[in-house]
Amino acid sequence: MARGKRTYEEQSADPAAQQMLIRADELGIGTAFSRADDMVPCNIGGAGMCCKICGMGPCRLTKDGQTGVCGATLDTIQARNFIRAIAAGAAAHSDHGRDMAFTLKAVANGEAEGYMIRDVAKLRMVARDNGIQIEGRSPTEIANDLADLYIAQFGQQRGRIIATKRAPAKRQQLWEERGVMPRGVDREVVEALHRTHIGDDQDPEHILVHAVRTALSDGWGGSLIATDVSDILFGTPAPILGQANLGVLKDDMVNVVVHGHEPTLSQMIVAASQDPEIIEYAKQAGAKGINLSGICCTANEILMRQGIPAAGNFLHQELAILTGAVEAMIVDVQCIMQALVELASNFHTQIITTSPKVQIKGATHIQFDEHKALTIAKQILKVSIDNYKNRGKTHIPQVREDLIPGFSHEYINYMLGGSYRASFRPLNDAIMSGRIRGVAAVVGCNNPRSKQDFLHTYVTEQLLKQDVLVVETGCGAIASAKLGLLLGEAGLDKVGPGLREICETVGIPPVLHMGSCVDNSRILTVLTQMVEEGGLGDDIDQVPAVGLAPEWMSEKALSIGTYCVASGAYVIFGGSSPISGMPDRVADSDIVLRFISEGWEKLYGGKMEFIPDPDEMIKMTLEHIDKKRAALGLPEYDPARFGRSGDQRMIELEQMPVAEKRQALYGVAAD
Ligand code: SF4
Ligand code: MSK
Repeated sequence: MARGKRTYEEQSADPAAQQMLIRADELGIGTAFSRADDMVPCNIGGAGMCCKICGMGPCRLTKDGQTGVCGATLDTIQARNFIRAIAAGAAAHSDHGRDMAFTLKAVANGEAEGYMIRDVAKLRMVARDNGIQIEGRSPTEIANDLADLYIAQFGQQRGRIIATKRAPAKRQQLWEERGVMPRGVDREVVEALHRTHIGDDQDPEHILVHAVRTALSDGWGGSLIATDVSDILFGTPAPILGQANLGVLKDDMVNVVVHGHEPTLSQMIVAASQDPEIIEYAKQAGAKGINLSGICCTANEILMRQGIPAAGNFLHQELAILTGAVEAMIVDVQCIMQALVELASNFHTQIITTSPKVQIKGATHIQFDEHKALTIAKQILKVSIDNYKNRGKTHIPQVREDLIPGFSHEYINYMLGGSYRASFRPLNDAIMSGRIRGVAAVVGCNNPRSKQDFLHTYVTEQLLKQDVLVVETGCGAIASAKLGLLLGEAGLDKVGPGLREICETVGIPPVLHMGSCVDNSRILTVLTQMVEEGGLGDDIDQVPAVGLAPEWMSEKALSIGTYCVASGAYVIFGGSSPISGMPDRVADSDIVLRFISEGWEKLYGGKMEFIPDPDEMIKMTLEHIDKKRAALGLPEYDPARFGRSGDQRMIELEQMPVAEKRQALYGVAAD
């Protein structure tokens, strides 16, 4: 198959990926990279100018003033396309959250084989915050009530989703005033679909009001529930040593790759892979044991809790199979390419689907059921081990990096103040003094239409030089991991002087890996805690912070971006805008683009923009951070004031003659 137009270096910034792309060409096998080169994107649909909501269409609007058969204008069509994508993204995250809540219920009732409540402290804290009585009650009693409360949030018809109460008080009031307080997750998603059926909501701005409410039901609903329950069942993440990239695959072991999103199955596969019976079974098959690794957000879930290595991010799913060393790729939901099955047919790799919601023709389906999870996990591993004998020649790129993931908001709180003084005060102080200029969340997917990992890592590196503390989730976090930015001191030579002082003092990497896609809810919690700590305003929109999704591709990313905007953040997407409209249209008449930027800024203090150029992204980020600093009355950012303390300063002092050192330390030259 032809490789298309780009060179390997243009397709990916990752040397391991480049090696595998060469291998794919040698074997004549196509990948998402080559398919992206071969498939010219539709410039009408891509810009949100195509409507196929009813059978009178599809209507493609290519001229200013043109309407669809029903009279729908370009703005209405763009708004409808946008909210439908947000509804799909919110549905994906929230269905994940719902399944987690059902698993919690099954655990509480003693019906979930192999699971237990690992983090009783978090269970008690979350239950107490939700008004559930905890005194004198067992963990399972509390978990039962919490599971019922969380399950109810999905089908709730009136009132408000309970987790919205965790937002800053001022923000909650704003949502009430603007009429966007989410009532129930399913209700908002259903209403988004209803409103966009032929002949319903036709006012683009009115449609986008509900887009906000739908996205909020994800960020402060489904995603937050998913994160809470994952922590309760599998443990709240804390720093742990891990590795990332295809070099984590092993030639002499049975390689099992878990891919997708929900931690319920992957956590059980981790447990089953450590079972002596399974290890012995692998040895009998001639392997040294089982080598488990992850792709996408499933990778993040088991990486940050057990240190299980990440074989890669979204665009690595095909490349892992191309190594010829993967006995089985076990997938559940979201971000799984249909191409895996066809690709795997060139090797011995088995693609095993496990979710009742996801099947792929040609894949082996072993359905997961949380009631007998351990039994199913062992069955899947035995199928994988049985396949080891079929392995042919392998090509594993010897490229891997160490990293330290696991920065949950609870751990960030703890690391800043210790057990007895856990607090965000040091972080707020560092921002207020200007040592940390601001905070950026660099999150989201890979997209084969841009050079894999390049935008993520370029933006991250440039912001670090500008003393911006970076937090990451999802495939963006794995991109930084592969570049070695998530490894404590190893990355500190690349950061600005003030940020370096803070990283050295607190003992953290300059980029904090906070988890998977649903764990963007952790970032909302951090921002809320920063507000509550004081000194950075009384709402999230006043914090010098920006969210970036440089290589986004999924509808979930649009939902995340929208709930972050509604929470007060400036959100920048890279790549192309799904609602860019006509290229020659007068900018002022682009109602939807203007509304999600200027309009949303007036309503929520946050705004959304699509900026393809990475240098422009960085410029806009820094301008926004500085604007927020000025509004808070904080000193202007000045890197020259810092860098004279921390480890570097200790080294300088050590090398000074005694007299000079006394002068530097105490202001006196001699006794
Ligand atoms: Fe065309 Fe209107 Fe039908 Fe959309 S809803 S396909 S614009 S007729
Ligand atoms: S997996 S949604 S490619 S981050 Fe969460 Fe990665 Fe994006 Fe999927």
